[in-house]
Amino acid sequence: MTVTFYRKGSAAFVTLDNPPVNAIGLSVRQGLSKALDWIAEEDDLTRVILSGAGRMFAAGADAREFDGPAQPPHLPDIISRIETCAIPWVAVITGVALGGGCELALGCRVRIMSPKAQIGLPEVTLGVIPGAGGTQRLPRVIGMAKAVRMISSGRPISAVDAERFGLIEGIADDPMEYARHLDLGTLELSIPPCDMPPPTLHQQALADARTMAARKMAHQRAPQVAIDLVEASAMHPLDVGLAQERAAFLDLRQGDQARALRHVFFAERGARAPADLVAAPADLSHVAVVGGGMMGSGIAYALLGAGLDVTLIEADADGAARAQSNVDRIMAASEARGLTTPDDVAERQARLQITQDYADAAHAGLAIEAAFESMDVKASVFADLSKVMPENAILATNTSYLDLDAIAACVPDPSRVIGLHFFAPAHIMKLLEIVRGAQTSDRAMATGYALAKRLRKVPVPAGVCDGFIGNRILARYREAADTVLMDGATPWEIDEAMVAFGYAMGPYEAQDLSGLDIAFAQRRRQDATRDPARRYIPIADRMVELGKLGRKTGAGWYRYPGGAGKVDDPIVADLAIEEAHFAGITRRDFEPSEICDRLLCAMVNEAADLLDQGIAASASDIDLVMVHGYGFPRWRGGLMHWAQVHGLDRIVASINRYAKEDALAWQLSPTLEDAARSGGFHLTKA
Ligand code: 3H9
Repeated sequence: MTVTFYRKGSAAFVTLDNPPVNAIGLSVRQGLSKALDWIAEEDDLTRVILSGAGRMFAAGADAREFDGPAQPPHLPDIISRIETCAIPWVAVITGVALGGGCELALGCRVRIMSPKAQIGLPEVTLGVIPGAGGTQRLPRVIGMAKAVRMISSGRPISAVDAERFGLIEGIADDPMEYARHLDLGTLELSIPPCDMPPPTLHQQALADARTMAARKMAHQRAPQVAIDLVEASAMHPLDVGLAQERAAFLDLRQGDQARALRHVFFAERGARAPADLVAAPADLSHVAVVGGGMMGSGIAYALLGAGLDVTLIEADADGAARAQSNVDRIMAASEARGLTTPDDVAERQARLQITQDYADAAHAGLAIEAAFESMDVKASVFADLSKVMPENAILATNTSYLDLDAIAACVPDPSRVIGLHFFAPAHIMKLLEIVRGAQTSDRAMATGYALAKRLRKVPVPAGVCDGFIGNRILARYREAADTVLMDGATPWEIDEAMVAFGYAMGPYEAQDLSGLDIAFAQRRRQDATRDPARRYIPIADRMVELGKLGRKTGAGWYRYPGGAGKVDDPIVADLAIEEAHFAGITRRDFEPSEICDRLLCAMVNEAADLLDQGIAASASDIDLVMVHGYGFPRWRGGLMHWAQVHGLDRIVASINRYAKEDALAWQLSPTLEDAARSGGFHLTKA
């Protein structure tokens, strides 16, 4: 039974009991329906107290049901029955009341929250809108301006804000006790939203919400539809608004964007240590970080934020000073954004030790090396770490490209070595690639997952290869872009095509941000092993020779006069024309659709190879990497989800067509071919 109900004296108690999050699925709706039937038969009740068993009130509708047809009893009907019930309902909100959970509470006459509870309507983050009255009742209860902000952003609010907004009637350490003793007068005087007048139209708040949604959730339908419905709440009686909302919800729910966003939501929940990884992780209370550059200091800050003690090791006094100032800068930025208080900063600084002595890492359970990307440097760091750290401590490298197995070979026990590939800025980016080397132990893997959990990152396991999952796909993406650039397009045409697809920025603007020298160094490392028969596009090398390294030098693929916004650079366009001329290429125009197709097909093919080679464990892992590390639009569901929706057969056809120009770069992945034939990739883990 996922809903229980009983009476004690003149109060009825209805409890949602559907672990782990009291998602409101069919059985919960049936249970609530039965509870309503039962209440209708009971005499002398004065109140019905609705609460959630376990950690929370309710996480909302069960999104797993959204792929199939809506089945009665429907949540909007249940909420209308609660709202018009002769006996007043009181919602006791602990943990969270989200989505349908919040809407259930809005149907109640009174809402009481525990101090740490949160309430909100996050539906737009799943590509839908509140579909059980949220867009109509919330504006009636708290006014249009606040309601439209909550609904269009999807961000939940605290109990204190909820009380301030007039969304709840009280906050109590023991909200159940509070609800039981709430005086009858308060209950009887409280007006249900269905008896409230429509809210006053607030044009400015609507316009602001539309602008914000267009900026922060570009291309996404749900936020704009939700805002329209909030606007409509001022113009129609409740029943008309509810009918409009329901139709819009059902329409969005089965659309591509909602399916894609659901896919990413559940992929994120599935990203955790596999059940058969039973080894105990290393103690993470104290972690050493080697290297205090931008990456190392970001990692150190992330560790401090998770409550761990950190020893940051630098090679010399200058390095130590630089590391301290890097950490200070991150701390100041987070304080300026209101994310931490001066007390938090002081407390974090107190847990940070910056040192040049490896012996200070002697009691750490894990070390993360984030030193210069050179095999010699890493070899010496790992040799030093393995000398001072306990035998059961785990040694991790944050290398992006170097061979993990070669690094592991530098220590007597290579099973202790693992790759923990963070993404810059490490304290913000959610992705953590956990790289398993040939000898990496289960304990090291368990430590990687445990760390991801502590840092609230999305862990994705990867095998050893050049670039692991993300950077290997990125390299192919850039190669495909450079080929289009050489053959006729400009960097800005390519960037615009990818932005229109949904990226926040295209490959060239992104490279300007990270610096062209990084990829240049990587290409030099690959010189020895690159197939000489493979087409090589030298334009990026020419850029580096010209000192155009990106934003940091004021010019890269674009110019940044005065450090401000980007400006197209005709010199770069000329460079491409010149190189094409040297190579005897007749350049031609590229339509944006072809640019996108080439870049995306190149990535999908590479990703399929990663599955084939066991570097990536599942297509959904690749989606997580692309969404959380490389700016692939979340609302497209990640690379592989997009590929399925677009049609694998179309992708295979494109690749076969491009292979006629360049058979080496466009070798069709057998895994992609199989997937196209057999109806798709297995998006989720087996
Ligand atoms: C909605 O309500 C529409 C209505 O307006 C209209 C209706 C007509 N459905 O995140 P966790 C699972 S749309 C199904 O690790 P936490 C999750 O997959 C909904 N399952 O826990 C995982 O399962 P598993 C609007 C759900 O404590 C398990 O619960 N609501 C749902 O870190 C634990 O999840 C939202 O968008 C769901 N709605 O965080 C809220 N939610 O163990 C979405 C969770 O098998 N949920 N699961 O992998 C959340 O934000 C977080 O889960 C929450 C708990 C904060 C609640």
